[in-house]
Amino acid sequence: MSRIFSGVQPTGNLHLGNYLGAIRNWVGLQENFECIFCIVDLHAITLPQDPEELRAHTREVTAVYIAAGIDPEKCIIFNQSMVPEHSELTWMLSCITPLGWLNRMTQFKAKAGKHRENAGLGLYAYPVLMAADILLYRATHVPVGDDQKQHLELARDIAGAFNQKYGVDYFPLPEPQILGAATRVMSLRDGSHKMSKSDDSDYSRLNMTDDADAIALKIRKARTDADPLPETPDGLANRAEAANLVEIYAALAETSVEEVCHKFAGKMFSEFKSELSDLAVARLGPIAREIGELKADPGYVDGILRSGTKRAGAIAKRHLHEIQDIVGLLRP
Ligand code: AQP
Repeated sequence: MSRIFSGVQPTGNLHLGNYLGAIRNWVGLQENFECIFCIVDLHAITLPQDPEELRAHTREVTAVYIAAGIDPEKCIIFNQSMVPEHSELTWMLSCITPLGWLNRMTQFKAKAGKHRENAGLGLYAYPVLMAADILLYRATHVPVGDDQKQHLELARDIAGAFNQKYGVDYFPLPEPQILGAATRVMSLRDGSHKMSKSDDSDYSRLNMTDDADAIALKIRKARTDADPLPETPDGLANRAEAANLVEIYAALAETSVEEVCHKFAGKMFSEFKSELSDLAVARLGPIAREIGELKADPGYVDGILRSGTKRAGAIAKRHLHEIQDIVGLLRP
């Protein structure tokens, strides 16, 4: 049986990349699969967070899931720290994960930067926690953006190492699902960096809470080049910023990059940006409005998390007992 697991960190500034690379794709999957969607607050604290903001962002990510179309009746929505089995499994998996595997992780290198020696153990162990999140539910598929591919491969390696060490076939090897026309949305200001919550420039991203004016302004200011749109995607080679806007359009319109090139061939970016802006406002505007309504009703949002925690916790507890038995840990 297929089981989907994925999550987003409550680190603020949820953006179009999080939506097109991950959340939007979950909406279609919930119709046909058992889905578990988490707000991964334990991941968020691998870097410093203000406690009050962390609580607010956890509720905001929950609101974004619901406003984007995730149905809490069909799916489980919960936050990671409410299910303590995530941390317990992380420890067991840490004990079988070679340091050499973690040393290869590019996200740690990027986030630790030059101050590697001062980076926290949690930031280094982040991919093991992510593996535990997925494996705790014995998930088979993980819909994520392209930037999470390396962590997913590590989760598969850890699952395989566990099965081999204990001579079992307990964990499925989780498959990444990298879906849609915009699997890595780039910054609107610099096509060599992905759109990111932690980018200092607010003009680099479309936030999920942006209103129509903010969306229009950011798209108008988005960096492009002086050439017109090409007839085919080949004409976007070495034009990172131009390619990014075309991919965003294709993803929002639920069509292909080929189709977008065909539609706008020969047009200048000023004209294209105005069409992109209308499309983005039409798609994101209703979501932003619903996020606002949900944020005004924290009791409802907390109720969703509480009920999701009960359902996720029941699965997690059952699996953790099975894992403890495999590993040889006595239970009370
Ligand atoms: N730019 C992106 N394009 C496509 N998908 C993206 N994702 C993130 N950025 C892009 C996908 O969103 C999901 C949740 O990501 P996360 O909350 O774990 O954050 P992150 O990957 O570390 O990236 P952010 O949002 O930019 O945050 P910061 O600035 O804190 O690093 C994942 O499925 C991810 O692939």
